[in-house]
Amino acid sequence: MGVGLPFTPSRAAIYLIIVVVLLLGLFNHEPFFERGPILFVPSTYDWGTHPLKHGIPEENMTMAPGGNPLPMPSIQHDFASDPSDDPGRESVSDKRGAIKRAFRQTWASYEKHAWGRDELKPLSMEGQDTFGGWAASMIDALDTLWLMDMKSEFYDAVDYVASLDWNNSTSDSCNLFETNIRYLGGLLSAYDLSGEPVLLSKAIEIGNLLYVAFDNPEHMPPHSISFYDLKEGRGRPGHQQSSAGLGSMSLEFTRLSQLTGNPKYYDGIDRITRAFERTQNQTLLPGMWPVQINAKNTFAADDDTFSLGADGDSLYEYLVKEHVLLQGQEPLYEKMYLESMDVVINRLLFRPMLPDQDDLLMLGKAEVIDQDIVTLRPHLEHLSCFAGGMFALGGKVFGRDDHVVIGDKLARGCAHAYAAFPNGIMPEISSLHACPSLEPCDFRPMSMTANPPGFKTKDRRYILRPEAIESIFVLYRITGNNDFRDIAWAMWTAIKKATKTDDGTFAAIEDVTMSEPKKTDSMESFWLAETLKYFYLIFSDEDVISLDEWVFNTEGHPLKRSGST
Ligand code: DMJ
Repeated sequence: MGVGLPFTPSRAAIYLIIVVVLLLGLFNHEPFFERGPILFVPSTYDWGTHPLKHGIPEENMTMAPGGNPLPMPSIQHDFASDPSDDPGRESVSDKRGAIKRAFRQTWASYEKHAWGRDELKPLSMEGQDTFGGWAASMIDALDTLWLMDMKSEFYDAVDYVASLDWNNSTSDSCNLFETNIRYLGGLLSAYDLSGEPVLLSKAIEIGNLLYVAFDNPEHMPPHSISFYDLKEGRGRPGHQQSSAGLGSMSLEFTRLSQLTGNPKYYDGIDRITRAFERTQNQTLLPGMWPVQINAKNTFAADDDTFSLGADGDSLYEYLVKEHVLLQGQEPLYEKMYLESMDVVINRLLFRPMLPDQDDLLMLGKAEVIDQDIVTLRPHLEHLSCFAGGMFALGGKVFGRDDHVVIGDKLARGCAHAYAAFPNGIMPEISSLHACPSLEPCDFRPMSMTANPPGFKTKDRRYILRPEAIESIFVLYRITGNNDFRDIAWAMWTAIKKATKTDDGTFAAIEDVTMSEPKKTDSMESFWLAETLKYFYLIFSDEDVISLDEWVFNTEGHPLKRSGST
C-alpha cells in the first residue's frame, strides 16, 4: 500500500493552477473563452440541393488529381543561406509597422461607418454595396487581418460572416468572376490560414451557388446571372464573355474540391480548361485567346484583341498557378501556359522608348487586322502589371530562367512608370513608343504635353490597384534582391501621400498627373485584400506566406498548396 501525499490548501492551489494551465493549452484559442464557439447559420436557400436540369453524374466527373505530388522546384530565393544582404532589418520592421497602421486605420473606419457593407466610401464615410451586399470588403480582408495578427478583429468579422445569407442580396444578379475571386477566394484563404470551420461552410455555400451557374447544356457559366434565372435553370453562357472571367475560377474551385472531397467543382473548371485547350490554336493569334470568347457557341474565339490587361489578365495567371496548386499533376496547364507565353513574348512584349534607354519591358495589346497583320499597341495598363510576378513565378516553376529575367524587367517597367509621374504613381492606362526590338533605341518624345518623357496618359486615374506592388513583392521573394524593397517603399510613400484622407483612410484619385490630385469617393475592397497585403508582406519575414507553400489567387488571397509541407 503506498503512502498518500497530504492534501494541504497550498497543494490544492497548485493543482488548480495546473488544471487551468492544461485547459488553456487544450483550448489555446482566444475566442473560445471570450466568445464561445462560432455558430454557423445556414443561408435561407441551399444551392447545394438545388435541382439541376443538366446535372452530371458523379461517375462522369473528372476528379481533382490526388496521389503523390510531383517534386516542384523551389520558388523562393534561398534567404537562409544569404541572410546578411539586408542591412536594415530594423527599418524593415518599421516599414511593416507603417503599413499595418494604415490597414488598421482603414479597417477601423470600415468597422465604424460601413460594417457589413461591400465598401466604405472614404470621403463621405458611408457604406455602399457594389457586389451584392455580402460584405465584400470584410470577406476580402479576412486573411489580411489574420496575417497582420489582428485576431480580435478577425473573429468579429468571422462572427458576422457565420450568419451571412447568400440568399439575401442587394442586387438581382451576381457577377461570377468577382464573386468567385473576392468572396470564395477570400473565405478559402481565411479558412486555410485559420482552420475556422464556419469559413469553409460559408465557402461551400457560395461555391454551390456559383456551381449552379454551370447548369446548362454547355456546362459553361455566364459572366453574370440573375438569381431568378439561376433558380429557374435559365443560365446560359454568352456570345461575348471575358476570357479572364472564364479562366479565373480554377484555383478556387480546385481548392474547394480538395478541401471538401466533392469532385463537382473541379469537374466544372476542368471543362472550361479543356475548351480553352481545344481553341488555343484556332484563334486569330494562335497560342493566345482573345479577350472576348463566344462561350455560347463552341467556345469560338474569333475576336481580334489580345491582351494581358483587362479581360485577358488572370486567364494566363491561373494557368501557371493551377499547375502549382495541383503540384504539376495535370500536364495541360504547363503546356497551355508555355505555348501562350511564347506568343506573349513575340507579340505583346516591348521595350519602351525612354530618354535614358533603360533596359525595361512592358506589355502592350495586340490587334489582328488581317490574318498576318498583327499590330502591337504599346499601351501600359496598370492591370497588366501583375505579369512581372507571373513571368518570374512561371520561370521558376518551369525552369525557364529567361522568363525570370522578363519578369524582372516587366516589374521594373511598372516601377519606372510609377517613378516617372509627378506623384510617384502610374496612371490606369498610358501609351508609349515601342523600340523596334528589345535592344536599346534612340528616344523620340511622345508629345509636347505635360506628360513625363516617353508617356502619354490615356486614363489618368489611380484606383488603389495592387498589380505593380504584387509583382515587386513576387520578384523580391524570387530573386532576394533588396532593391525591390526600396522600390516598394518609394511606391508606398507616394501612394500614401496622394491617397490618404483627412480621416486616415484611403481614396482613389482622379488624375495622377496633377500636383494635388483630387480624391474620389471610392475604395475598392482590393485595397484591403491585395494592395496593403502585398506591401505588408514584402516587409515581412520571407517564411510568412512562402511561395513554396502558398499560391495567391488573383485577388491576393493565399491558398495552401496541398502538397506542401
Ligand atoms: C482585382 O479585383 C483583381 O486583382 C483582378 O484580377 C483585377 N482587378 C482587381 C485589382 O486591380
